[in-house]
Amino acid sequence: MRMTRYFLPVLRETPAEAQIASHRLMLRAGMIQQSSAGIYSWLPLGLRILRKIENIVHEEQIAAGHIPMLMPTLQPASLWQESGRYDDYGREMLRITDRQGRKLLYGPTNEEQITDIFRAHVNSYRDLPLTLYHIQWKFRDEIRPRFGIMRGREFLMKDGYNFDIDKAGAIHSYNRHMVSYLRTYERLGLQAVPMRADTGPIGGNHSHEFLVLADTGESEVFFDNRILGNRFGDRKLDFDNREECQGIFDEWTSPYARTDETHDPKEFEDQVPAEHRQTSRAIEVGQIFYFGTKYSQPMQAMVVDADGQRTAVHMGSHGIGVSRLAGAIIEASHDDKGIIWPRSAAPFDVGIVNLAQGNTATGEVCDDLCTALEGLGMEPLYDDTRERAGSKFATMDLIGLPWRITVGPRGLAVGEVELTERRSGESIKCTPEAAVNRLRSIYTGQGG
Ligand code: 5CA
Repeated sequence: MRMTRYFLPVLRETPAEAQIASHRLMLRAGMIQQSSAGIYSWLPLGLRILRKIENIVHEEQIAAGHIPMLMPTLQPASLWQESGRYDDYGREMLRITDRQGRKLLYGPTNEEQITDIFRAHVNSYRDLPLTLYHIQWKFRDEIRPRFGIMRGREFLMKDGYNFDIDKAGAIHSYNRHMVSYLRTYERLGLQAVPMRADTGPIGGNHSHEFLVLADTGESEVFFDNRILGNRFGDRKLDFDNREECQGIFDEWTSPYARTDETHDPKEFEDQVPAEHRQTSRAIEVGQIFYFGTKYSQPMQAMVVDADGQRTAVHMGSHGIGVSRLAGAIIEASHDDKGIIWPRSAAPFDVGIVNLAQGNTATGEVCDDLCTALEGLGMEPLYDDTRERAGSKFATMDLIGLPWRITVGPRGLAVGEVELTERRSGESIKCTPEAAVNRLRSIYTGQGG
């Protein structure tokens, strides 16, 4: 992509309204623009990041055996009246009346809607287990939207719903979600710790939140810091194997780790030696719930079991804050110059900086680099503007692409460009071909 043909409205000034790094950097890097309180447009660069995150979420859900679909943003109030939540949900729910006088709402979550779909089509235990999910915009009329997209009113969520014949089946679904979430966050370069959580207005009795430690987080958490040594890594796992999933669940949930709602100071002291007790602020990037027959019972989502009896299915719901993750990654990975994207979420893989726009030699090398990198399946962003070198470097550092190749007449005179890693700041001088080869070996593990 050539920058002169792109839309990248970076801001040189720090926006006064932004209190935390991710909000400031997302505005400055031209990722988002506020439309009204807690409601944002995702500009082209921001959308690329959102799509990268979404893709990883999809891949991990599908790997776990969960099935993607798409439900609408607007839901009929009647479904929520059936479950009893229409009145309970309170003023966070945006209620809408259409021209026929029918009551609708902009969905804050989809338990009722999915239960309605399920009951219309599934009648037998033979069709279970089933987990359906979607990635869709939600609306919650938060009283205090803040920190940009971190606590928005409109936000993108992955929400998944499992249907099982009994509690044991639903607990396996719960564990499977925990595993798939651990893998998702690790792929995004985040350490998200599952912590025992309150179930809130969603209800139920089995819930964990996933928290990324950050001073700017809105949650307060208490944990045994030995859990920070846990990594899922690239271990192989059979998602249908109950013991294996239970083993991962036990591994991650046996150390004490709780949010302030479930924290018990006495248990904390009893279970964790003083030197391992840690308290921190943290960002909630996901939550999983098992809630049994809370919705299936009132909404009559029944199946015939193996004994021929009609029985209400056991359910859970499982959410990942997809848009919030973009902010959480930035909170966890930035410096005073800008964002440092992990490769998995980067909007482009490599920035190419032409130090002498208009110079035939540098122009040709930059074009060749773009072609070669695209040929390898990588996505370069080529700064072909007439900005000063300092300003080009500042933009590249701000938007945080993992690599930069700098092409200038002085280097080319001796056949060299400069390849710089954003995270370490380390540079090497080499031929353009060597720079491409180096990136090829990093991205594809081939050649060198
Ligand atoms: N129905 C359940 C799970 S599907 C549910 O709604 N869970 S939730 O309320 O915990 O939301 C799931 C995730 O969405 C949260 O962990 C958080 O990461 C994200 N989220 C919630 N509210 C907001 C918000 N106002 N702005 C941005 N992200 C949010």
